[in-house]
Amino acid sequence: LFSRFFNFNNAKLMIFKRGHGIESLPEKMRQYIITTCELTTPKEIHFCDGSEKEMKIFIKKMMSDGTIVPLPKYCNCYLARTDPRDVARVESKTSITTKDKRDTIPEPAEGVVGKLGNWMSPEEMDCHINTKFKGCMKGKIMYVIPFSMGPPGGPLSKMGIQITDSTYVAAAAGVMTRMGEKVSKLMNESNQNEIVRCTHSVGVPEDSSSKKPNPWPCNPEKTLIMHKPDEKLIVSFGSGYGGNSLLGKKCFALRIGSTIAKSEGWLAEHMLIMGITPPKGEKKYICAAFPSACGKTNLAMLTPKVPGYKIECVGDDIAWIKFNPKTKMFHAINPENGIFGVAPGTSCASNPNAMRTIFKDTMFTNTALTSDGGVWWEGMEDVDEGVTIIDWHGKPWDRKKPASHPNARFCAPARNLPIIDPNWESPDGVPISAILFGGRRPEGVPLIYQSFSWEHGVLIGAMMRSEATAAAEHKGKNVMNDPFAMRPFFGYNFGHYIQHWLDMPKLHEGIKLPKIFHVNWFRKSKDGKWLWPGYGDNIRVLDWVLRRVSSDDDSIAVKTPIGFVPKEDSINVEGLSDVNLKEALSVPVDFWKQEIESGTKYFCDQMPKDTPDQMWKELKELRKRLEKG
Ligand code: GTP
Ligand code: SPV
Ligand code: MN
Repeated sequence: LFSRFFNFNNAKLMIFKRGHGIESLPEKMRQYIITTCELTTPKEIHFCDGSEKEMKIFIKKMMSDGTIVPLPKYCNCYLARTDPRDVARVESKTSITTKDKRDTIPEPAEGVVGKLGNWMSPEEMDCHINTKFKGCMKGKIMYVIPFSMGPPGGPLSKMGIQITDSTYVAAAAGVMTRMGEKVSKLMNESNQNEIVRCTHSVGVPEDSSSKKPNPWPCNPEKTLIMHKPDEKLIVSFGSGYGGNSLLGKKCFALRIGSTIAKSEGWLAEHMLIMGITPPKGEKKYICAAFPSACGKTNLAMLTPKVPGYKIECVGDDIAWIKFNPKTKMFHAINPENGIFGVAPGTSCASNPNAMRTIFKDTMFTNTALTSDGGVWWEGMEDVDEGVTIIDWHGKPWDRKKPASHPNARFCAPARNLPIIDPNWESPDGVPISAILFGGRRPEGVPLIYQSFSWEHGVLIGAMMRSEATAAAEHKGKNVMNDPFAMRPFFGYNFGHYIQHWLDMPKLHEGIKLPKIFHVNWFRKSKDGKWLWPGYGDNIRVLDWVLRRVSSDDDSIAVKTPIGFVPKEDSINVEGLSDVNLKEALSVPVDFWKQEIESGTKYFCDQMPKDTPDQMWKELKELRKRLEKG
């Protein structure tokens, strides 16, 4: 049985437990591994079992080759520093492959550059695979990682196999997904065509003659992140960072996930999932979609500044949402198993729950290092007297530059979060009562407003805009369109995606749809200060959401042209000094006229033919309401 694997390029099969190795996988997956091995020619194969012992081996290897340094101030924590050219997702190098281009991206108006994803032809993708990957794992270990997104075997869960030549990625996959033996066993009982295949290489073969190991090999000139939904195939080359390399996350759970969701009638979204129990009321779960680095992790684990509320976190980045015929509601699972959170800005004051989570079993990437063996970043409480700081490049910190990269991250097991929801691994998911959209809008967009209907809510999602952040390669702080916080993550034509959302009530008879809201924690006053304190005080806004969800209580809402806005006295601001709620909630008519014009132009430019009729209708009604004043 084993000889098949030994026959080519001396690839040595390392099996930590007999009987649970690659030979036990279904035929299609074995073939995939063999073909990849033949193309990439690693010196060794490591079939991951997901054990603690295995994680120790990864850590040891990364310490010896310089990928990570230990952080003795904490328990089982490490710091990785990347090549400065490999610090965030690369949207411009990320593509989707379908036979028909229009299945992937909308057709823009003539002369307009489409900004809703990148299409690549099947031929070009094959060509990249065959040229870039040829011999790319020479001298290296090829890790084979069987993993599940969602609790293994659950009705909303899906399985994948990731191949990677990065120990860092294998270790992170062990935190971010359910990986190993339990899953590889399940693969035999499942439909092989449903298993997502994910190939990853950092794109730098190892030369046995080179003495000094490269702590962060990457190949930025040749980086490409490719997806082929029809074959449930992901192929990523050249980057070891985050969403470029942990292929279960954005590539599978969102891009491939959204195409599966489309065909099966559910939704794969860039959303947090949280439970909120108000002082006297009933616990409700909500989802929220904010673009990258716009506050999902912080909201999902918020510490309420008003006493009596209880927050529990189900997920902080991705939600798979499916109609449940018993409750007639949408139920959501968090397909992930860990938290890959933005470090800068995280502190005991802003996010104490994160701070209680990340000093155990955590891998940090691109934060600063302190002389007492800890980490530091902008926004964290000051270090102790006498402690010095090494910046994310590994040099003594020159205080004129940031010590930590703005997209520095912590990667921690979700189960270590003290407020993890008791149902966070419920295979059927948790019932969703509300969906929040939001973004960084310095101007004009109120703290919160509620849509008039599901369809109007879909328009709000489609018109979302937000300031660019360090989570991707965009420079500066331009306000960019980021519909549904999914612009970098759509697996198929955005016009069809909108239609899919609009179809939900038709597809699921009797569905009790979640109410849709839009929030903005990032509005600024004329002198450039936040109008709203944010973080733990966001509970005051969630409280209004819960009251609207429970009773449609019109005495707490004012109808404006853009939606329902809280009556000023219906948001509890007790204990807040210096908050101008009136300004934070205001709906400036001229700004909104402009906003509608921009929204209309966006649809006309980006998808004149693919925008569903219902969207034009909703836009027209919104414009009419605004003109009436
Ligand atoms: P991704 O992991 O990239 O998807 O990001 P995210 O949406 O989870 O964002 P996260 O919660 O990590 O927040 C990103 C940045 O926004 C951090 O620097 C936070 O400190 C900051 N932030 C989060 N919530 C608030 C808020 O309510 N107000 C303000 N002013 N800043 C916030
Ligand atoms: C995001 O950018 O939305 C993230 C980080 O959650 S990454 O894994 O890089 O996609
Ligand atoms: Mn994210």
